[in-house]
Amino acid sequence: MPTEAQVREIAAAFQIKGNFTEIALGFGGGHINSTCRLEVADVAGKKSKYILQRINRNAFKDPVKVMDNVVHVTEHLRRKFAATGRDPARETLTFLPTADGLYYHIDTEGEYWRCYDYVDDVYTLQLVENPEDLREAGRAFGRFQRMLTDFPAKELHDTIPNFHNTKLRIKALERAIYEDVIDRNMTCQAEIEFASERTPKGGWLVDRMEAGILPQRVTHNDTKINNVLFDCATHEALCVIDLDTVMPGLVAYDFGDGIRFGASTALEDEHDLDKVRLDLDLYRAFAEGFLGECGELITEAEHESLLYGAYLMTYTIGVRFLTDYLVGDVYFRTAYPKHNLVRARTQFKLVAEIERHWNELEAIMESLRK
Ligand code: ADP
Ligand code: GN1
Ligand code: MG
Repeated sequence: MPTEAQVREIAAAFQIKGNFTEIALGFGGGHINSTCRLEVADVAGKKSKYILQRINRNAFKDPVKVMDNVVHVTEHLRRKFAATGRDPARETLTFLPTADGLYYHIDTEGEYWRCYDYVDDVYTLQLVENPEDLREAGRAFGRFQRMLTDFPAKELHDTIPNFHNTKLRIKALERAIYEDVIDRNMTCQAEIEFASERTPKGGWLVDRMEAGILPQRVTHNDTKINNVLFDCATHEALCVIDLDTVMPGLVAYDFGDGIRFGASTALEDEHDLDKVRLDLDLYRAFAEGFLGECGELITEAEHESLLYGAYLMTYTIGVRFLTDYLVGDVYFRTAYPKHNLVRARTQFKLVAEIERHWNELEAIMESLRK
């Protein structure tokens, strides 16, 4: 975490002036970037709030390309929202330029920072209890998909190549098992076995993408419900945030990750696996919200791929957590030594849940086919 003095210096690069009335370090609960919230009062006492974020360079090797994607996508969304009578200042992120006109600042340690307006009177959810909230989140991500359908995916940089390529994620896991650099294999035999038994299924999406059966679109690729801001007044999903992973991808990724996180009855790092279930009402709610916004623009093959998206995104992220556990927790932020293993376990429990409910989930998807 940066110090308050560093934060003030970095904020100055984004031309933020005035008295700092709040510096909240360690804001937000993401696993990758470091987020701070700032509040500044001008001479007249008028307060403004900002988010200042350090981009994790282990995950994002080229932060300039990340910001190029993010700025282009938010500009596009801003135009679209304005044209349809919506409020771009609240419904998409507004990034601040530095004095040099760049949307990032490099600090003395070579770290990249960006700054954007904090959207006021919003809340985020870590766990969904009410299907209406997940339906709203589904709408927000489905709308995101629809608003970007005319954005040329080829213009986006592939900031994390093969991000959701399950086959390559399995290969990385196999390497980690083989190398066993910190002797953790013996502590997770059951999880290794669970993942290994399912490797033949790993190609379902990526093979169809490579064969041209599933088209690449502009996708968000990190559609956790905590990446949606909800409006305090209306309880509607207002704004999709955390745009770092916006890249060309499959619609099944966004659908799938939304289900993985949102339709679970427990947190991603719940210890008690009895509490981790896939809630079919939540699944349906997300699917209804998502397809209500973008169902008409996707193909039959894409519709068929969505349930596989839920299955494989959950499996793939479980594989990534397990891999990170085996290599010594170098990627995801962890709070204790087995944190990644605990996360892998919840994901694998959800994978088993999806397998158990497969026919019911197929029926839900069938009922939503246009
Ligand atoms: P991370 O990479 O840590 O997931 P996010 O961009 O998702 O970072 O931000 C973390 C949290 O900060 C969000 O879940 C949300 O609660 C809050 N947040 C981020 N951006 C804004 C914003 N512009 N307005 C209000 N809250 C925000
Ligand atoms: C990371 O940064 P955050 O917490 O929104 C990760 C996602 C995972 C997610 C699991 C760049 O997202 O891919 O699905 O954790 N982001 C990156 O919760 O790897
Ligand atoms: Mg986030």
